[in-house]
Amino acid sequence: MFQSPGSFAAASLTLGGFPTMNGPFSVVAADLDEDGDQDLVSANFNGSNLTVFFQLSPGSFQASPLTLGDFATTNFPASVAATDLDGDGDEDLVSANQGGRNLTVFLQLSHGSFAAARRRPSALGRPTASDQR
Ligand SMILES: [Ca+2]
Ligand SMILES: [Ca+2]
Ligand SMILES: [Ca+2]
Repeated sequence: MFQSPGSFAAASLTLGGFPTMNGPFSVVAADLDEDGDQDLVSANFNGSNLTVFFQLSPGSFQASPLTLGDFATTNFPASVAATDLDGDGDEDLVSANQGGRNLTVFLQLSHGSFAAARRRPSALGRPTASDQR
């Protein structure tokens, strides 16, 4: 399956499709579940959600991906980033929502389980007194 650098497999792998992913605009690769392989997250603009594909074995991704967000939280997301925001060792997700004019933070609670941050997304970028620690 793996070939020399600069050489790609002849057969491409297709993930998602409508209606799972509607209008994917951007994708990020990160080892979300910390099992050593890279997983994929797409920001689906038209669908107003994110799709997470965990890699099961090299080149094989789970058939039923995880969906995060909806029109109310991730409104027309144009991009997504993965980084350990809260410093607890696992990767968290942030989407930039063009429709909502805001960011949505998904903190990873346990491997493969995410929760939208309790703070209202509209409050991001506007620090409150409790942030000044
Ligand atoms: Ca992984
Ligand atoms: Ca994996
Ligand atoms: Ca984290």
